[in-house]
Amino acid sequence: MATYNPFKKFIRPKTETGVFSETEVNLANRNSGLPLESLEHDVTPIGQHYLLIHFDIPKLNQADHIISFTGDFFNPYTLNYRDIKKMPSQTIPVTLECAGNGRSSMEPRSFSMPWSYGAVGTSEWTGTPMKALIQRAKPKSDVINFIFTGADRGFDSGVEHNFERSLTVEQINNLDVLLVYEMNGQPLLPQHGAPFRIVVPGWYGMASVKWLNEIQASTEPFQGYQQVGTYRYRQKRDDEGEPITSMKVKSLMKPPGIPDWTSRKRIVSSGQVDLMGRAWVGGGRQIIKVEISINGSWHNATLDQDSSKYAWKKWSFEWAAIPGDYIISSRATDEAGDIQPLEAPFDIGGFANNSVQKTHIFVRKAEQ
Ligand SMILES: Nc1nc2c(c(=O)[nH]1)N[C@H]1C(S)=C(S)[C@@H](COP(=O)(O)O)O[C@H]1N2
Ligand SMILES: [Mo]
Repeated sequence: MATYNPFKKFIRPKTETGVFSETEVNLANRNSGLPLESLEHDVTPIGQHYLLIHFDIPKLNQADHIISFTGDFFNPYTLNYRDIKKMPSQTIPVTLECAGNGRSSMEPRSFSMPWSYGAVGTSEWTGTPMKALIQRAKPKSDVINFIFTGADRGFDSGVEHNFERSLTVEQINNLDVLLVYEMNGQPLLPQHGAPFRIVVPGWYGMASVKWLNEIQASTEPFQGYQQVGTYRYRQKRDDEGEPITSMKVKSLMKPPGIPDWTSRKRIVSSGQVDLMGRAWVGGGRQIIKVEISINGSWHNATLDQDSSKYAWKKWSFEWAAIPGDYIISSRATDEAGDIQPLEAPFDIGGFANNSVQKTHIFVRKAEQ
């Protein structure tokens, strides 16, 4: 194990509202978000899906890459692409959202990837169910979790590690986790985890480990950096915090009309304006209501019913727009009664900001 650690004392700098450092801008260039007009697609075109890559994209070959089951299994084994292709396949549309989505508008803001709204997308993921693969390796009776290790490695807050996350036995039994090799019917792109990743439906994206190398059965609580050092709800730096798991209720609107190039504010013509967007929530729950605020007065939107368990739902609203200056928001409610807040609840890592999106729209008089 390497001992040279030039990043040991790296402390995240303080941030100032509205001011982004060059480092944050560089992060934003590596990790692209969904262009919001793409909310029109039920399934996000591959190149428009958001990307979050902590370290470097590893160069792995589909033909010779091996996934190993290790640790406390009675029947440890390895799998390659040919083995996996022979197994039963499943395709599930899943909405994935980064837990840091919305971070840039939380105050005070945490120093990390400065997402605004775009760290979300829906793909048809094809793979084979993880539960059966794990059962085949026969975990010993005292195993409590499974550690999923990616091939990518780097430092965070002075800690060197491969990107890895764990799921408990119960989570593997309940979450429909897939070992994935295709996205929207095409082989995974390198940036999305080729040749293999997992997808954990309903959870924030950090659980869906890319560039999967190894699945280790363990009888110990997992203390990896990406499990305990981050991705926890915390109010203060030294809080132990609560693990971040399933996605909170959220919705977004496709920006109507045409944009101004830099401010992204919109202009539409008066008359009927068809607003639409998407709403989603994790934990296998359903969205039951979406409301639209036009300068603070709320109206019910129409919700499409025909979407699958883990994919976002389409909402629409016919707006009779009269000339003026507007802030428009959508607000979703789920079957548990959880509703999007108007302002972000504070979190020191800037996680899980599900407050309502605000879109600034100018309505001009339609030409007669
Ligand atoms: N190995 C590895 N897996 C990873 C990551 C990573 O940096 N390395 N990022 C995670 C995070 S935080 C998110 S939000 C999703 C993003 O998946 P995508 O880039 O395919 O949209 O991948 C997750 N899996
Ligand atoms: Mo993420």
